[in-house]
Amino acid sequence: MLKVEKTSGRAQTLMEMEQKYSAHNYHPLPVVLERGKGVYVWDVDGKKYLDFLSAYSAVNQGHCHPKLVKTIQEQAGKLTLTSRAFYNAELGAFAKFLTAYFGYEKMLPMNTGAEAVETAIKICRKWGYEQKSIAENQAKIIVCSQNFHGRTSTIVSFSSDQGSKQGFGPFDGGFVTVPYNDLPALEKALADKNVAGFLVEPIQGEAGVFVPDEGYLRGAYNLCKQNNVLFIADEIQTGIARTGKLLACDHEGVRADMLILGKAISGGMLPVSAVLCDEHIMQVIHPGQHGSTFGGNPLACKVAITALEIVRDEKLAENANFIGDLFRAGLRKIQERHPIISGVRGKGLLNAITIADSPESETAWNICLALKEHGLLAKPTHGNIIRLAPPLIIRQAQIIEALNIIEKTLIYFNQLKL
Ligand code: IF1
Repeated sequence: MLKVEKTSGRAQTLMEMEQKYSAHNYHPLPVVLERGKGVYVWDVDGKKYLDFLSAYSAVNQGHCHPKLVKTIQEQAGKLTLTSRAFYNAELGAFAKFLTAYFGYEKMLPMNTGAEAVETAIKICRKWGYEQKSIAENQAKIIVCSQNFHGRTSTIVSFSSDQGSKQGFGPFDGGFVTVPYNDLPALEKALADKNVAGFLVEPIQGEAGVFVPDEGYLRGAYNLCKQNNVLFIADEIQTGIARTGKLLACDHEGVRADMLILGKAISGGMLPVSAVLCDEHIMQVIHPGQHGSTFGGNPLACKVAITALEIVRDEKLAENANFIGDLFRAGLRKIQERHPIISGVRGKGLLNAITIADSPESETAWNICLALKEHGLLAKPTHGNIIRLAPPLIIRQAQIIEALNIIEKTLIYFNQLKL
């Protein structure tokens, strides 16, 4: 039986409180975190862990980066929110910075990733009606099976994960699903003149870090151009240097027609997201047609500028590329000695190992419990896949520390014959 350290009274009390008063919409690992710094987090009993989830790639810059803390503290004492009923002194500067940083003409600021995905869907449909003369309410957007783009009613309408959609109908129409990483299937679907856009994750994160074949993104982009369809890249998880380039699309030199960003665009300080595109697309949006209370707030703008400056100045994409190669090589060495790892995959510092057991088994979960005991936090996705995604500031010594913990845990696991 897996020896799990008894949680302290305080941790137990806090877990029970959350269980009692909060919806049970997650199944967290039994650890209560209280502090974070860089690649490390500490629980309420002072135990230290390597964070290998990075809040689902939202803290690429590391926990509580001093420059981000300074920015948020200063702005929080000055002006946090005005709504867009008025101009504020930070949004113009942020819009200029962000569009130059990613090479687009326009941006639309939102808060969560799902809101940005919804924004892109609305802009794409409106572009279809006004620029491609698709009949009103007939626009279609092609999506991929095993996608994850958020949890709103419209977004789960095109999810292929029953767990995310069952019981939440009726669903929004206008979406066509094709297999991921399948250009012939995409080409066939693009023949429909009512298609306005193709929404895709450059690497499917939640599905289990599925990296498509080399050339898939470039091929999909070209097919979209040939059919006057917008190529929309959801880089909420793969963007902001996570995969070893600023954007995952950069690995194939693809410039999406619409780019969706979230998570680490704020370094995990507060929700910030955005849609970027050029004027000929964004011009379909007119005053009063879209927005949100917090979208483009001065606090978010200042924090996001600092978060992106850190990515550039600390060369996080280059580091993710270098350390990611080391990490996958180390995982493959461990795999040679421990057949319980059936696969290693990923790009940059978005990686996953597959566990040689059924997705319905508890094995991956138990391995994550054992990893926690040994000082590393990770969580399974879809049963037998463990995502391993540390902050991008991680150093060689720390990735070696992580590899040692992973091997030690698997040795311990084998001894337990779990
Ligand atoms: C959960 C993981 C899931 C995303 C992509 C949009 C969004 C996400 C590619 C929506 C959000 C988060 C949501 C969180 C778990 C995590 C996640 F892949 F990152 F692990 F679910 F797939 N596009 N991903 O990854 O952004 O509205 O959350 O800001 O919902 O359980 P959000």
